[in-house]
Amino acid sequence: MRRFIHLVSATLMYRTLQRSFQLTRHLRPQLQTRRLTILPQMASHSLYEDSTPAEVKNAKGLHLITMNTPNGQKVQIMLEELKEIYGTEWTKTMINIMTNEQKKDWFLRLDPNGRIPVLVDNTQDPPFPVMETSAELLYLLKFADKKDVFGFTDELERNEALQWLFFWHGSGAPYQGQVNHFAKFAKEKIPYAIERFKNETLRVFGVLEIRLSGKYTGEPRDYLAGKGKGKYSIADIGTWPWVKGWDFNFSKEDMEPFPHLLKWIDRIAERPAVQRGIGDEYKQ
Ligand SMILES: N[C@@H](CCC(=O)N[C@@H](CS)C(=O)NCC(=O)O)C(=O)O
Repeated sequence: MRRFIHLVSATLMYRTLQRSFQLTRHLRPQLQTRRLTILPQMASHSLYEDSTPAEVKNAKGLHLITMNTPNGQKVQIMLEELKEIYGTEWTKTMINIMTNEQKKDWFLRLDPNGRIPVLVDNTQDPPFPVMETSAELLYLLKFADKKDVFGFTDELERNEALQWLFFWHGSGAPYQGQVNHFAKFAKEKIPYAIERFKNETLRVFGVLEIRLSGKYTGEPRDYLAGKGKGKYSIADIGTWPWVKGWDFNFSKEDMEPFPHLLKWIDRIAERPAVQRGIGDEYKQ
């Protein structure tokens, strides 16, 4: 009896499928044509177009499109650090974001977000564009820092570096960026917005201070990630270019609660690669 019921329901299912196949027959040629018309267009798409600057299009190895802002400096510093250790080479294109070059089609092909910096690795086939500073640091760590000098081999330390890298990317840069915008660049000065983002940035500075002072661990540290006092890593490289610019919007009094953070700023500022990464080479 059960086999009979199975047989009947299988036959019914087959008939329903057959019927719906027949009913939708008229749509299939259309779908096919659509697929055929879309595919050649996709195939013609490439990373570069006619208006892409020649120095970007013709670059051979790593190529950085940047401007000397805190976000640009993160990747500039990482490349300068890698050069010191491995002799890493790259070329660069400096753009001026005030002219909205980063909103043009040639740029959006590389980074649909239309923001600097963008790293293109022309040694990959096809060339591989990387957007978002933390992803760029991680890309360079993976492909250019074979000895993990700026990262960690121990998985827990590695994860710590990610925690602090993400913390700054998600909870630091966006707030400090908004302070800059509302306090300095916005035509209309909105006290609520200025106050809110200033307070939030100071709160985030306080989080870094807790980490560096060892308030809850009893052990002050030199760098954000790693065992003991920590090791200079992509977590510091991703954070420092922003925090070092505190005096753009904050006073010495504002910074008094953060003595360990201020020492960390000075410690990293002494590195020659850091000085080069924010230095004359990148000034326009
Ligand atoms: N989340 C992005 C932020 C990049 C970003 O905001 N870059 C700024 C310069 S610091 C920019 O290109 N601004 C121009 C614009 O917004 O059009 C990243 O980390 O790469």
